[in-house]
Amino acid sequence: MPKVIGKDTGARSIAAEFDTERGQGGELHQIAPEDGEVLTTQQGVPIADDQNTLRVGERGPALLEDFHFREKIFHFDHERIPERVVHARGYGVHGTFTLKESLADYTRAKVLTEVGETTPMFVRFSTVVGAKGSFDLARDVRGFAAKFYTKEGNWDLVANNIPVFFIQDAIKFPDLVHAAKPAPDREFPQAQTAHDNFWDFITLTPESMHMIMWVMSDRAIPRSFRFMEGFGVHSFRLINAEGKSTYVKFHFKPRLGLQSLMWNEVQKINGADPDFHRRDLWDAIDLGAPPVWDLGVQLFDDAFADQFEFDILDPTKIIPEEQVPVRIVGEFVLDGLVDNFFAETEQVAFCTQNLVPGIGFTNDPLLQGRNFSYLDTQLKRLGGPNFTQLPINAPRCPVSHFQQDGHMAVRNVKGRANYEPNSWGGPRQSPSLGYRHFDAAENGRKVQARPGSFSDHYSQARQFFVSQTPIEQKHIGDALVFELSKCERVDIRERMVAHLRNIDETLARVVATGLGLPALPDAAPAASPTLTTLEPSDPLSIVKRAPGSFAGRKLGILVTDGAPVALVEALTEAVKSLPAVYEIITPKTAGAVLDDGTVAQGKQKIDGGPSVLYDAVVLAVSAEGAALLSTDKTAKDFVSDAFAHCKFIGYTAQALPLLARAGVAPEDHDEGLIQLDGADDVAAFLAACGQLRLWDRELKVDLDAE
Ligand code: HDD
Repeated sequence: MPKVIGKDTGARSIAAEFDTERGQGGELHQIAPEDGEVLTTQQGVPIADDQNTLRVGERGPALLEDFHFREKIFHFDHERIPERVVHARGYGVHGTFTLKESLADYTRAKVLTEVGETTPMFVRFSTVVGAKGSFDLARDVRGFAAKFYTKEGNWDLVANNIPVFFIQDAIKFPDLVHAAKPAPDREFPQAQTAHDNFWDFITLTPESMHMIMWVMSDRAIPRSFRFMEGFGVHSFRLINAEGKSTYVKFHFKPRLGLQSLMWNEVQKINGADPDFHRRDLWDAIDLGAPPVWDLGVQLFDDAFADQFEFDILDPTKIIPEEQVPVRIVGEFVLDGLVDNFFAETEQVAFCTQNLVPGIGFTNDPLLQGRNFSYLDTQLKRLGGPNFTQLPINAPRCPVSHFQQDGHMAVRNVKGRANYEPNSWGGPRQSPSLGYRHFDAAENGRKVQARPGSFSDHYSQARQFFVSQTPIEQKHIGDALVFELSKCERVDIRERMVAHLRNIDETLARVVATGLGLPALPDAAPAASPTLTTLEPSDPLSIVKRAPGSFAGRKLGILVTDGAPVALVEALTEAVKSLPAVYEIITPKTAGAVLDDGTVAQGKQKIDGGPSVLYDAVVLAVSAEGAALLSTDKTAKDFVSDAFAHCKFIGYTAQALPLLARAGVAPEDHDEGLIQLDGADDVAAFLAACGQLRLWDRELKVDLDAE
C-alpha cells in the first residue's frame, strides 16, 4: 500500500485561542432525522409509498384524495420567499464578540462595557446588485451585516466593506438600485454596474463620486470575505449613564489583513467557481481556521464635528483615521457554520433600527430612511410581523411584551392580560433599564433641502485617489475604462470624465484616453465653492497595509508523476504551520505518483483547478511531467495566468520548459519566480509569498500600463 499525501489540506489555527465551538446555530432549530425513522406527512401520519401517486389502476388517472401527494407538492410550490431587493446573494455564519476594553465613559450598553463578556453574533456577507443565484465575484460593494445578540436585546450593525455610500438621502435609494440592477426591458446585465443606466444615474448624481472611487478600486473585488474591512458608515451616538452623547463610527478590521483580486482573475474565477467567496469562508471555518476581526470605534464630540471640514451627518464622507484614530475595543471570531442555509442565512432579518440602550441614532438622512426600509422589507420577505420569533432573529435575552397574533405566531402570551397598564400583572416599562432616545434639541422649519455642508462631492474622492499606491491608481483607471466602455452612450462616458477632472486630472486623462475620447470634456461644475486639498491617508490603501504574511492564504501545488516527494512534503507541512492551506492539483483524477512511490492525492484535476483559485502556486513537476503538460492548454493557462496575475511561482528546475511553453521566457523571470531545488528552499519561498503579489510585474504584462 503506497503512502498517500494531500488529504489534509492544512490550517489548524487560532481556533484554540478562541475556544470555538462549531455550528453554534445548531441547537437552535435544526431537526436531524434518525437514520431509518418512519417518513411522515406534515401532520405526522406515516407514509407507506413515497414513489407513486394514488391512481385508478397502474395506468389510470390520479386521485385527488392522495393527501400525501397534494401536501408534498403544495409545500414544494411554496418553498421560495422573495429574495432581498438588494443584497440578495449572501452568506451567513455564527460567531462570538468579546469586549476587551470598556467604553463605560461613553455608553451604558452592556455589550460595550462588560470587559471579557462574550456576545453571540450572526454575520451575513453579501454582494449588493446581483440576484440570489449570481456569482460571488461581481465588482460590487460587499455587505457585512452583523447581529449582536446582547443581554439587552439585538443590536444590528448593518455594515458594508466600504465606509461611504452613493447617496446622501434615502429617498434616492430606489433610483440608485433601479439604475444599478439589470435594465427593466432586457433584464441584463446581471450583477454588474457596467451599463448605461448605472453610469447615467451616477454621472447625474455628483454626491456619488467619493463612493465611485471606492467601488472602482480593488475594494470591490475582495479576495475573500475574510480579508475585508467593515464599516458602520453613519455617525451613530454612544450615550452614557448620565445621558451624555458622543459620536461614534464603527469599524471591523480583519486580523488577516486586506487583500483583493485582479480584474482579469475575477472574470476567470466567476467561471471556475461562482461560489468562490462562500466556499472560502466555509472551508476556513470547517478547517478550524476561523477569521477574526477587531471591533474599532472612532469617537468624537460636537467640538470636533464643528471644526471638521465636512458634515459628520453626511454618509458620503469618512473621518480620516489620522484625524480620529480607530480605537480597538473588542474582537469577534466567526467560527460557526450554519446548519441550514434557509433557516439562518435566508431568514435572518437585519434592521438598522435595532439598537440597544446606550447606542443612538443621529440625523444622518440616509440612516433615518434606512430605519423605515429594513423593518418594512422584512414584512414583505418573511411574510408577517412575527419574523422576530424565528430562531435566527429571536433575541437571546428575556423578551416580554403584549404584541400578539399575526401570521405564524408561535410565541403567545398565557393568561388574561394582554394590555398595559393592567391589574393582573406582567411586564412593565423600566425608566432605569429601558432604551432612552437621546434628547437632542431640534428646532426648525419643515423643508425639503440639502444642507450646504453636504455639497463638496470631490475633495474626499480626490483624497481617496491620491492615498493609493500607483498600482492601485492604475486599477481604478482600468476599472473606470472597463465599466464606461460598456456604456453605449458617449455622452455618459464624457460626463464621467468631466467629474473625474474635479478629482484628479491625470486619472481623467487616463480614462479619456482609454475610452478614446477625442478631447477632454470641460470639468463638471462643482456645487461646492471650495474644494479642499486633503492629506493622503494610508489606511485608505490596501497595498500600503499588506499583512506581509501568507497566513490564511491558499497555495496550489501542481504535481505530476515523478515529482520530488521531499519538496511536496516540505511544502505541505510548512503551509500548514503558517497556518494556511494548500491544494494539490494533478493532471489526472487519480493523483500523481511521486519519485518514491508515494501517491499525491489531487484535490483538483487540472481542468477544475486553474491557478486563479490560489494565492500562489508551485510547479512540482518531473521532466516527463513538464513535457506532458507543455502540450496541454489548461496547464499552460495555469502557468501563464499565475504569471500575469503577479503571483509568486515556485518551480522545480524540470519545470523550466513548461514555463517557457506557457510564455514565461527566461528573460521574463523576476523575483516572484523562485526555483525550489529541495525542501530547504521552502521557507524562503513562503516568506516571499507573504508579499501576496509581485505588483511590479503587472506593468510588464499589461498593455494598458503606462
Ligand atoms: Fe441597505 C439590505 C447595507 C443603505 C435598504 N443593506 C442591506 C444589507 C446590507 C446593507 C449589508 C444586507 C442585510 C442582510 O444581509 O440581510 N444599506 C447598507 C448600507 C447602507 C445601506 C451600509 C448605507 C450606509 N439600504 C440603504 C438605504 C436603504 C436600504 C438607504 C433604503 C432606503 N438594505 C435596504 C433594504 C434591505 C437592505 C431594502 C434589503 C434586504 C434587507 O434590507 O433586509 O431594506
